[in-house]
Amino acid sequence: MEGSLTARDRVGIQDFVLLDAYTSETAFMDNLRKRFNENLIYTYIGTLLVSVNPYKELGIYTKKQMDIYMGVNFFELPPHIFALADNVYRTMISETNNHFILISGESGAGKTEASKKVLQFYAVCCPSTRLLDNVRDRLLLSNPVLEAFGNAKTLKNDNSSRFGKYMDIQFDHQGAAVGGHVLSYLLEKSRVVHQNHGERNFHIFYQLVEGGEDELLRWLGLERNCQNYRFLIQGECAKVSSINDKSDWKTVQKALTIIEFSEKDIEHLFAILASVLHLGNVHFGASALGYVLSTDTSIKFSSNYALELLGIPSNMLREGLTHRKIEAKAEEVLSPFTAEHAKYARDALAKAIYGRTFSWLVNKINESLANKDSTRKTVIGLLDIYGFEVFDVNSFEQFCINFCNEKLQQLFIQLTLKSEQEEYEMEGIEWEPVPYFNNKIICDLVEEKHRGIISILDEECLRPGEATDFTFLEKLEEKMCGHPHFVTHKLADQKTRKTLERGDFRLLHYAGEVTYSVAGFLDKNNDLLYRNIKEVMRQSKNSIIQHCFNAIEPDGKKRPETVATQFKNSLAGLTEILMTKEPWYVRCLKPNHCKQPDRFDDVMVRHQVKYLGLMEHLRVRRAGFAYRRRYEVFLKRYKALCPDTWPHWKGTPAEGVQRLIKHLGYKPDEYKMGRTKIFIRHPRTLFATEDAFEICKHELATRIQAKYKGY
Ligand code: AD9
Ligand code: MG
Repeated sequence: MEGSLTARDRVGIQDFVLLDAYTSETAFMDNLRKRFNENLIYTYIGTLLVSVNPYKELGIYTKKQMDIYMGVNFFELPPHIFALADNVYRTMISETNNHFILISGESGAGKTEASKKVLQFYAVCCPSTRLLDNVRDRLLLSNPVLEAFGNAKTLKNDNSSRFGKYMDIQFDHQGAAVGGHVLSYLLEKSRVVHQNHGERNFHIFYQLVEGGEDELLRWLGLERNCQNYRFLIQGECAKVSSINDKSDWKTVQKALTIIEFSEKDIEHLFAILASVLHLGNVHFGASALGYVLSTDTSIKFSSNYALELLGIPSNMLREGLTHRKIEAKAEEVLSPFTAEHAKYARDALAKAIYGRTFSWLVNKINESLANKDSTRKTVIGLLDIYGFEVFDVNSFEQFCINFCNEKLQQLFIQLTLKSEQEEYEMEGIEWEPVPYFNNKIICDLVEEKHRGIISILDEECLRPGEATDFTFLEKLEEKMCGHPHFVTHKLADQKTRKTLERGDFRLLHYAGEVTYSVAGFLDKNNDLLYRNIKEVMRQSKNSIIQHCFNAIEPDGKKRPETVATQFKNSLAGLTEILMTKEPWYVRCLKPNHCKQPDRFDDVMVRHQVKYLGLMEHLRVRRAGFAYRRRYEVFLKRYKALCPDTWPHWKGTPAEGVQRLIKHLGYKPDEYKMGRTKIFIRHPRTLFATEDAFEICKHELATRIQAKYKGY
């Protein structure tokens, strides 16, 4: 009917590669918006999945939907995270190799939700034996536990991941999920003692206070009122409408049992949480000279609970929090803290307790997910980290989180834009290069040996007593001056519109500019805990604390690695792990700043499309080839489809492939022959070949069966 919209006009195109005016950003945005308005949040760029957070339940993750997507060719159904999950899974089975799914996007874009959907798909859809049913449950239930302890409400996201997570799901040769392993990256533990306005502490604390049974709370000396705990109310938003702490508590409890935490473990875990809350309420009065008054009743009252819960001999913790032990010749002298100092020691202890307990928790989950048999397994890795974030005030934590995002963007660039184009060149395939912004320059600015920001920070951390956050900033200004991605307050006006405060520096990240306040950088990077407090903790009767504080610490002489350096090294380790696996991508977009459904903020989405490099990716994909296989591999798999190549081909593999695809009727623009590989432009061509292969296999099997029937 004239004037009415065709389906294509209305719902847009499900693969950007097929878009007519493919190179135009406007066409890209139109397509994305059109689909978003129809609740179609997923769109492909070849095999990459673009997802826009709908901020509402769409009813598209049911078991029925899983069944629809299971085992169906990627492009035959509307784009979906299940289609991607299924495609990765089937590729893993047919090629018996390892894969990973890189999920990226800024804070609140939907990464964690996407990773949960993938895990659910595998847990529900993969074959299993009854014996392994509990593995699936544990895989699934590790999520709510880690989220309770590692996620929190921030201004960007009510369920923001405050740690990085990489999870391997292991499959046996029959494709059953048989185990898993979690690697966690730098938990933002400063949140335990401080929350910005509008933010919360980690979910688990509120869950305990809101959901914990009366008897449990009584035992822990807690009252059912978050307002009573200083560590819970600094953000002034203990209650969040989108979160039900009470029912989440039940889920976590159930999960802990299924993951096989013993009753004692659970008891000790809750005791630790409560002791942290009690510690937060320890208040230090000061004498006229500013020294802490260890007779203060509040210290006695709150710390008594903390002591009892941690199973620490009386007076020891109180002494540890109010005095420093100084070794003078053969003697040990106790020197009193100022009240400020005592607060610092208290917070350092609370952070250390929580941070170490979190690591213990991850280890415990890993023990429970471990598969002990030694048969060969293939894995699918899921990477879900904290997204790029910019607040009004950004500190060391944002610096680490945003650096991590730079590294993942660098990995994406290396694996797609860079290597892809280099491969065409190497294979002698005619190619018009697609220019792109390479963020390596920013990664180097942060992590380069001896010259990067982390090195300079570490150097300053080596000068206790002399160095301060400001001397660190001065050094940065001196050494980074003139770097195109670094701005100090002196240069602020020239490079960006906004001026900078003294005490700030600004980085021009791939995803936008971020102003960092240096306050606290040295301290957070050092992350020191007084030795006598550590000693006190080692005496704890709480088995978790004992375990956490008795782990072998580097000997006193060798300086422990700083937080930033540890993080940098762990990210390098992660990159290494990922480089050995075949990559798949989910790029998540955030449609608006207000966490609302049905609002598509054009400027905001366009900015993300730009910095995520989606247009460049599309250009490379569109002009390039979705699949490539070495001639030997391609021929070995499909040779049965052509009488000339079956059962043996005598010539070179390249000639064999040439003969084979001629027989299959490939058109000249569908493929290119490189030096060592065949390049196929569109996956459809490969899928058609794969379908023909399935039929052929089936026929062959029937013929063989018929032949042997008589015997
Ligand atoms: V952060 O970097 O950890 O701060 P994420 O992980 O990218 O961030 P998350 O997955 O937590 O964001 O999504 C934020 C919120 O958006 C969720 O709590 C949901 O309320 C909402 N969301 C995200 N994806 C979907 C979806 N596919 N369907 C419905 C969604 N709601
Ligand atoms: Mg997340």
